[in-house]
Amino acid sequence: MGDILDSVRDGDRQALSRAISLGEQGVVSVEAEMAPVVGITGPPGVGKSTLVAALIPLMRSRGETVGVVAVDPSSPLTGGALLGDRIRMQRHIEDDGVFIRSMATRGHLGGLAPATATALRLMTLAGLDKLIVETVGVGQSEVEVVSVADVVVVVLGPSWGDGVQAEKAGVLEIADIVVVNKADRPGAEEVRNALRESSPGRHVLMTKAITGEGVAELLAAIDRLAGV
Ligand SMILES: Nc1nc2c(ncn2[C@@H]2O[C@H](COP(=O)(O)OP(=O)(O)OP(=O)(O)O)[C@@H](O)[C@H]2O)c(=O)[nH]1
Ligand SMILES: [Mg+2]
Repeated sequence: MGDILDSVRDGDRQALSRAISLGEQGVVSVEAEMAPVVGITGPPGVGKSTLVAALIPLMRSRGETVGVVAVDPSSPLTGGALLGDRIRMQRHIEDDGVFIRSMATRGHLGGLAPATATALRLMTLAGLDKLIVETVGVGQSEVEVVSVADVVVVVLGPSWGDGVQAEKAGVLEIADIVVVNKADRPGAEEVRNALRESSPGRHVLMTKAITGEGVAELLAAIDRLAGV
């Protein structure tokens, strides 16, 4: 076990992958510290992965390396969402400074939240500077996963139904920042106004993840909250 952790520490990405799988099987745990973690959650299809793909180059351009855990509710092999994420994040695959790992919501011996925390510690051990966890905010286990994050970003789309769903799932409660993505679509401003009305102190930003508009402002807000 010590060997594989040494390899992880030496920057061996295959060892990192293997160690994360061992973590999922509950046979490895690490006590290492955790680099700063941004949690990105929200209802299906609101643009979370697109937003992550837009945040990565901004972090890379500051010289930071980035680790991403994408928690996928569908089957690890047949999941359409996973395939979509791969395509969206593809342009970072050649970059050694970016490590992306998908995890299925099922199949972790000790539970999803501990397996995710282990993956994040292993990524930290591997020298990745900034960590991102993407999870679909639909239930308790997802809320738990995102609770490891230093800053929680809840993403909504331009439909208030998303907001209602997020409120029901208890995700809006843990949001440090709420993002209304797809701001290019009708309805986005209404969602923002509804969010501000229901909780006046709430930090609400608008983004167009596909064009990158608003993403630098989001990163600045994340940095302020993370105290970095
Ligand atoms: N019009 C518009 N479409 C967007 C925007 N951001 C993302 N999309 C599109 O929305 C769809 C879903 O994007 P994803 O990034 O996969 O959304 P997600 O929240 O990660 O989805 P899941 O992980 O499956 O829950 C894709 O077709 C994106 O191209 C945006 O700002 N405007
Ligand atoms: Mg996604």
